[in-house]
Amino acid sequence: MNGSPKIRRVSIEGNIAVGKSTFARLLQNAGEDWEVIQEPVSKWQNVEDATSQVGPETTVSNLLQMMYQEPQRWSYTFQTFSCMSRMRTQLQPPPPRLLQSTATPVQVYERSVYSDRYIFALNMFELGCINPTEWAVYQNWHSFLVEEFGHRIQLEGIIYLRAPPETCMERLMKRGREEEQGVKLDYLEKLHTQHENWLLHKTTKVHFDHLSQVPVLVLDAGVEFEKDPEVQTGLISQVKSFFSGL
Ligand code: UDP
Ligand code: D5M
Ligand code: MG
Repeated sequence: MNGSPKIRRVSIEGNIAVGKSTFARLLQNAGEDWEVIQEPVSKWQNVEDATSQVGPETTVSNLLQMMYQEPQRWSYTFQTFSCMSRMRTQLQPPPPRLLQSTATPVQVYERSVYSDRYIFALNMFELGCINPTEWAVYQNWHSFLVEEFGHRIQLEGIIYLRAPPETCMERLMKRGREEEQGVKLDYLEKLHTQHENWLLHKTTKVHFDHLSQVPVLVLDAGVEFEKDPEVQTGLISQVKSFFSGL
């Protein structure tokens, strides 16, 4: 194009509380030409009315909490909002720092519009929290958006942080996010199976040609890495060689 390096886009996928945000922070500090974009959870906890006439934007509700408290009522609404916020994130232009990079610049996202659909929305549908009409409507607009924005949101790689659901449950309790206090091991087991089917066994039917070709790096996040620099070094060196092959 204009001599700028090609910027790779990679998402970090994995179960709730497996350690994605923790790992993303490690990556941010490990590579100068890596830009990490965290999941916009606070946007889901504080849904704002951008059209409010009263002063600055007003928080109207906590959609994350509503979805966990009344999944049949709010799961579809949650999917529309989370996918929209991820779409916005994935469409953000890269910072100048990456455009000027002379090495291998990478934008790393915590989850993606693809895990929205092939992990969460699919799971909600299978659990009966999204009904067949909502599922048909969801898939219709999701496919349209992904096709329409095409190469601007395509990923070149996926990092799958993999750990037993029991470990994720322990970490979820440790983190103590209020909205998640009713989450049961059974739910994490179902999400674990969705991740395994999509990223490991590759049995989930995906609807975008490029997605089934995306290389996946599977990392063992079942070991304690947050407090262990040696484990961190091992994981980061796997990421470095994965990125250099993309
Ligand atoms: N955590 C941990 N050991 C690890 C990685 C993470 O104890 O090796 C803890 C971390 O401190 C946090 C919780 O697990 O309290 C969930 O981590 P994070 O928010 O990064 O998970 P995510 O939901 O983003 O995958
Ligand atoms: O994910 C943040 C929290 O948001 C966690 O409770 C799971 C939930 N989440 C994220 N995306 C979705 C979708 N698409 N549907 C339903 N729930 C979702 P964490 O793993 O803690 O970073
Ligand atoms: Mg997180």
